Amino acid sequence: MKLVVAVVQDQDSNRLSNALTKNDFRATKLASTGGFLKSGNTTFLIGTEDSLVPKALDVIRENCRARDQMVAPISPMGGNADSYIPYPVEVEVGGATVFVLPIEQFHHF
Ligand code: 2BA
Repeated sequence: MKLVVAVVQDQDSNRLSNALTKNDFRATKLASTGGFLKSGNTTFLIGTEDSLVPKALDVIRENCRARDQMVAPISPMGGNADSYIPYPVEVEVGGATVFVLPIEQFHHF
C-alpha cells in the first residue's frame, strides 16, 4: 500500500476531489500553505494499493494545471536587505507536487 501526498492549487481542489471519488479513490483534503508564496493550497492524502498508484497519478495530472502567479515584494523589516527584490516576480505554480510514500501498516477501525 502507498500514501500519495499531492499539493495542488486551491482552484483545482474541487475538481480533483470529484475526480478521485468518481475513480473510486479515497482521499482526505487538508488546507495547507505554500512556504514560498505563503498563500493557501490544498494537500490531498490518498491511500491506495500499489497497483493503483499510476491511475491516481493520472487523475491528479488530468485535473491540476500549472498557472503563473505574481509574487508581491515584502519589504525587509529592519533586517538584511540583500535578498530583497523591489518588484513583483512571476513564478509558475503546479500543476501538482506529488510524493508517493510506502505505508508500513494500514488500520481502519
Ligand atoms: P510554494 O512554496 O508557495 O511555492 C509556489 C511556487 O513558487 C513553486 O511552485 C515554485 O514555482 C516557486 N518556488 C518555490 N520555492 C522557490 C524558491 N526557493 N525559489 C524560487 N521559486 C520558488 P511548485 O514547485 O509547483 O510548488 C507548489 C507548492 O507545492 C509549494 O508552494 C509548496 O506548498 C509545495 N511544494 C513544492 N515542492 C515541495 C517540496 N519539495 N516539499 C514540500 N512541499 C513542496
